[in-house]
Amino acid sequence: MADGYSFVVVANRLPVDRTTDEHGEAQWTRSPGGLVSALEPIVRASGGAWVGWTGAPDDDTGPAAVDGIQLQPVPLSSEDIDRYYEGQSNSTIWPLFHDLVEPPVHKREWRQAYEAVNRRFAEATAAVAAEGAAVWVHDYQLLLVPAMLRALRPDLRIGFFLHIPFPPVELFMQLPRRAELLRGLLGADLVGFQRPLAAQNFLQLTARILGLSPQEDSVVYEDRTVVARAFPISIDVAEIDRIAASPGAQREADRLRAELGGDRRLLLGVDRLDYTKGIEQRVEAFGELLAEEAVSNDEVVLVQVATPSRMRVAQYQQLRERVEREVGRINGEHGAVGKVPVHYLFQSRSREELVALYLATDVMLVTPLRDGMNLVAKEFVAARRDELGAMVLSEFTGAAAELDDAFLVNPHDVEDLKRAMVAALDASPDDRTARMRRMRAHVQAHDVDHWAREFLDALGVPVHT
Ligand code: ADQ
Repeated sequence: MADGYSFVVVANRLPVDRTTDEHGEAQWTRSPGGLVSALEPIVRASGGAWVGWTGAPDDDTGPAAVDGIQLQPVPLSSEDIDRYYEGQSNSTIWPLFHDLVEPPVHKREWRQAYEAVNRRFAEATAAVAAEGAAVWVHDYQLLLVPAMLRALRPDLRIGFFLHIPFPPVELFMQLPRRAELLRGLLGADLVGFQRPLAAQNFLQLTARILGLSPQEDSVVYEDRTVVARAFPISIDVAEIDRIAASPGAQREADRLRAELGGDRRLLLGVDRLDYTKGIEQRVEAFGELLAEEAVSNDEVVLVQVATPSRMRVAQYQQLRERVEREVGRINGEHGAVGKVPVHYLFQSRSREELVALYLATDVMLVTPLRDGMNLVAKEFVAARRDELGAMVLSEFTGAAAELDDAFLVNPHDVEDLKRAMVAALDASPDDRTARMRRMRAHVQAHDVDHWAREFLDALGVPVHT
């Protein structure tokens, strides 16, 4: 690496998981997910590098080349993980950017650690980027990196994409050291968001906090033009379609349906166990429908798959307890021997298993209180080659702006959730097919590769794959 890499992705996590084989040697396996599958071919074709954390504490693994991508690990100590990752990123910024669904916690030592870790990411990137390289920084853990990187390397072309919502002006104003965070993002040439409103919030803040004069989709800062626009992220549609088309997936879907009680209608939720996802409200609404006898345990069944997530953060442990208690209560009150209304799986599942579940489903429930995009909604649509299956979708997801043929719902309103669930269950096959067909056309035309290319095109980076 005498001259550095011409394209560098910077994200909290590397696109791989590290395991150790029987000889004690480090092995890397590609981690699943749309972002990795979208960026990997682009990074590989451009001979690029990826800067990020391995996911393990105090891991001093050095750089490694895996599948044509240069990995540049940024080590994090246990204290960094406590303060930068679980603290400032996931207990301050995450809840505040999701409209205070839970109260954010503010701690000075978390902010200091966040700044120090962001600086290490910037330095690691500056060390590997070639002269004039394009760098694409991702997400809320690294808000300060663009400005830090620009200070080190003014020659670089810097893009930033925020995967989560960007809060309204009044909420952002609550953040300690808000001006610094804003200046952090303004270090980029292009700042991408999931929704146009988020870009507008950001631009308004540059006027309010820094006294700048934003234009329609840009602002001049330190003699540079910074563009802020929406680039709604998507999924690897071809991959989901390939899995859905396999005989194994359909067989598994049939098996699941038979196991759950052949003639019961299946409602499904698939989320990380996170308080932004509206799992509690969803389960509560389902419980009320049973209690009011709008539906019965013989007719319907809810499967909720919840991936364990951030389990060292107290708010997540408490959420887990509340959900488990509510599921237990509903099953106790409305279940029968060998037949319960809610199947709750606190587990991660393979993509193949998720697709089989999507195929078995009558009504998909995607009801976050707030969500930047929500990829589960798009995966469900991409899986339904049969053009059947209805979806209840929260208005507060980025996905709702694109998938407005779903049964849209205000997830804060349990009555509205109940109404939408019943409407989706009662919809005629023709209605469901017409809605699904339109949603599929949209998702097929806007996959994750399309997203990455649009962003890089706006950044002025040629994409070769
Ligand atoms: P997340 O908050 O993680 O992403 P989401 O967009 O739904 O939310 O993506 C979750 C991914 O994890 C999906 O691909 C899904 O299939 C998978 N997943 C969920 N539950 C699972 C389970 N039990 N087992 C296995 N896999 C599971 C953040 C933002 C979102 C934004 C994305 C991408 O919060 O708003 O859409 O980044 O930008």
